[in-house]
Amino acid sequence: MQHPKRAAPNILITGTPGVGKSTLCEKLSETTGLKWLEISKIAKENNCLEEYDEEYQCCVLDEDKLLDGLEEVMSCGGNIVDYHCCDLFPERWFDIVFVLRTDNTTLYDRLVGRGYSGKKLEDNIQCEIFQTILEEARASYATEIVHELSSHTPEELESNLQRICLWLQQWFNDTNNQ
Ligand code: DAT
Repeated sequence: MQHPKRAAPNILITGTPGVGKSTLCEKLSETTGLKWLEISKIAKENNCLEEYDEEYQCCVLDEDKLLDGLEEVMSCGGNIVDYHCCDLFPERWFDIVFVLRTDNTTLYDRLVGRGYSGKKLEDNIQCEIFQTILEEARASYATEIVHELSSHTPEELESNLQRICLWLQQWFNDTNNQ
C-alpha cells in the first residue's frame, strides 16, 4: 500500500552481508537521486551501538534509538535503506523490498576477500544457504512487495538497477494519476 503523504517511495535493499547491497544502493542513489541510508554507518555515527558481542564479532544495536532517529526522514519518503536484516523496521516504512541473493561460492569468495573467517564467515554462509533474510522479509512485509534479485555479475547489477528504475517510474506514474 502506498503512503499518501510520501512524495517519493521508500525502498528496502536487504540480504546477507556480501550479497551486493551497497554496490547496488550506491548506483541506484546516483541514478535516481533517492537518498541512500546505510544503516550500519548511521547506527555508528549516531551512537546506536551498544556493547561488543565477542561471539558474533559485532556490536549490539539499540534498535529503538535508531528507529526513532530515522522516523522523520522515512516519513518524507525518497529513501533507499541498506541493511543486512529487515524485521526491525516498521512495515509502513516501505513501498517495496528487494532481497539480494548469491550462490555460496560467490558469497564465500566475497566474504573471505573482506577478511571474514571462522564463525563469522560460517554464520553468514549459512544465513544465505537457509535464505534467512528472504524468509524474514516475507514474514515482515506483504509478500507481493518482496522480490528476490540475483546478484552475481556486473550484468545482473545493471539489470537489477534497470528493474528498480522501471518500478520507480511506475510508482510516480501511478501516484500522479491518483
Ligand atoms: P553488501 O553491501 O551486501 O555487504 P557489497 O556491495 O559490499 O555487499 O559487495 C560485496 C562485494 O561484492 C564487493 O567487493 C563488490 C562485489 N559485488 C557486489 N555486487 C556485485 C555484482 N553484481 N557483480 C560483481 N561483484 C559484485
